[in-house]
Amino acid sequence: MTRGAFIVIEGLDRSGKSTQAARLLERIEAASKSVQLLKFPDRSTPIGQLIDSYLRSRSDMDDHTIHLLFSANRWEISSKIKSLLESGTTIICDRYAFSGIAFSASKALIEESSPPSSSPLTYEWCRAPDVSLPAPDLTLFLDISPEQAARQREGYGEERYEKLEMQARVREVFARIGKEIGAEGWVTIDAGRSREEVEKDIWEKVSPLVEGVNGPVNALWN
Ligand code: FDM
Ligand code: MG
Repeated sequence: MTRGAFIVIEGLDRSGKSTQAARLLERIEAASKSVQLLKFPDRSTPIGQLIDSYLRSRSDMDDHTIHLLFSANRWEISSKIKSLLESGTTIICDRYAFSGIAFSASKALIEESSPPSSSPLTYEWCRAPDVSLPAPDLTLFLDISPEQAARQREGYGEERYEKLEMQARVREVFARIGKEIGAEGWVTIDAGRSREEVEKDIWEKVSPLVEGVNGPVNALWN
């Protein structure tokens, strides 16, 4: 018996994740396979609405608190992820726990982001609440420089973290995460090219998994 594959797409803001996730969804549907697209943060739940308000700077929150809400927003959907995979549905997920670490841990590296009295968010602290979530079978990291991301998409800078200095730090933390996950589970794709070129590379990596994956759903970082 095989199960569905759990495929995560990660990257900086405006790296093309959502576009590529939508194209991948179409391709898998065209192959007559059961597939579902998820996105984190999921802004539709009560927790997601708190996150949305924070990202739009309509509310402020302690850095630890918002970090835990992002994680809780994954946990509230984790059993759905597991049962979809077990029922044979492939999942494409636009951001996951890696964004959680990369964005929160970056704050500690930027001086003015938190008041001097608050304790910094370390990499280890940021990772802890997501330990044991369903583990992706493959993460595609769409790599683009913050400058190019800012240039090629409209509306840049509207949300809280869309600042070049922050995005540069985020990219560094993503690189550390990728090293820890290793080459079998983490693939870096040059997202500074045309949509078609990026799409082609993604399909090359994903198409073998669409037939199904053997073995149980793994637990992240266990
Ligand atoms: N983000 C996203 C986090 O800070 N932590 C998380 O766990 C997740 C999933 O939220 F700047 C950040 C990344 C981004 C912002 O994401 C909103 P979208 O993809 O632009 O909606
Ligand atoms: Mg965004």
